[in-house]
Amino acid sequence: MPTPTLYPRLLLTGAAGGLGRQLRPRLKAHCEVLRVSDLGQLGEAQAGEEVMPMPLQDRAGVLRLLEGVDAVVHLGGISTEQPFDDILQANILGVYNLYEAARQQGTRRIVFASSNHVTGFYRQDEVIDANMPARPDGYYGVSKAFGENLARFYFDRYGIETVAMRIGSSFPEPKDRRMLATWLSYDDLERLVVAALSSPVVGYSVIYGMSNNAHVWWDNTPAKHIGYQPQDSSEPFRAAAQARQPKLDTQDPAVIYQGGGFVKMGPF
Ligand code: NAI
Ligand code: 15L
Repeated sequence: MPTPTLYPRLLLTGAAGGLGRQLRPRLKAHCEVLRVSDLGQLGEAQAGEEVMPMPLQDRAGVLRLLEGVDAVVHLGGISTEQPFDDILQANILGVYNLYEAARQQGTRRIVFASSNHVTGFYRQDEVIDANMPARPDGYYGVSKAFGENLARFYFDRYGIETVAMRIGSSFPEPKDRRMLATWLSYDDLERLVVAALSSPVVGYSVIYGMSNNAHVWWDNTPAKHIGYQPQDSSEPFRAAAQARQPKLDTQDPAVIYQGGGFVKMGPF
C-alpha cells in the first residue's frame, strides 16, 4: 500500500452501499475528515467523520455536500440495470450535480465508480483496453459512459482530475464463471482507490477494476501510471464457480458478451 495521502477532507458518496461499507473504515487513513453521504441509513458519525445524507439529484444539496471537500470517492447511484427515468435522476443528473459542485467548490480530484458495463457489448473472447470505443450494454452502462465523458470534459475545461474505475465484479467472492475474469476483491478495491487518490498526476484516466485474475478480458496497460498493483486472484475460487455452473450455453448472450446477464435485462 502506498504512503497515505492525507486529504484534509475526503467525501465518500454511496457510503451505505456494499462497496461504501467496505471503504468507509479503510479511507480514514487517507484523510483528516471523511465526509460520508448516501440517501440515508449511515448510522452515527465515527471519529473523524461527518455524516451528510443527500440525494444526488438535489442540486443545491450537492453543492453544500461538496463545500470544503478536497477529493471525492463517488460510489453513489443506481448500481444495476433499472428503468431509464430512475437512472436519469441518480446517475446522470447525480453525476452532473457532483462535478458542477466540485467546480464551484474547488475540489481537485474525483475517483468515479464507473463500470465494466460501459463496454459490456464486447465479446468474452476479446481483450480490450480503455482506449477502445464504449459499447454500453444497457441504460446503466450508458449512464456510466455519460459520467466518464463528463469527467473528461471537467478535466479538459476546468482541470478537475478523475480516475474512472470501470469496476468488474466486487463481491466477497466470484459468484459464477464470468466473475472469474471480472472479480475485484475488496482488498484490491481498496488498493485501487488508494492508488487513484494518491498517484501524483492522473489527469483523466480510465482503469478496469479487477484483481490479478488468471484469465481476463481487460488490458490495463494504458493505466499503468496510476500504480495499481492487485494482490488477489479469483483462481482459488475456480473449482467452486465451475461446480456451481457446470455447463455454459454458448448461444446465450450472457455467455457471449462481457456484460453477462446485463446484456439481456429489460426493457422495463
Ligand atoms: P450499491 O447499490 O450497494 O450502493 C450504491 C449506493 O448508492 C446505495 O447505498 C444507494 O443508497 C446510493 N444511492 C443510490 N441512488 C442514490 C441517489 N439518488 N442519491 C444518493 N445516493 C444514492 O452498489 P455497490 O455495489 O456498493 O457499488 C458502488 C458503486 O460502484 C456504484 O456506483 C456501482 O455502479 C459501482 N460498481 C459496482 C460494482 C460491484 O461489483 N459492486 C461493479 C461496477 C460498478
Ligand atoms: C456492476 O456494474 C454492478 O454494479 C454489480 O452489481 C455487478 O453486477 C457488476 O457490475 C458485474 O458486472 O458483475
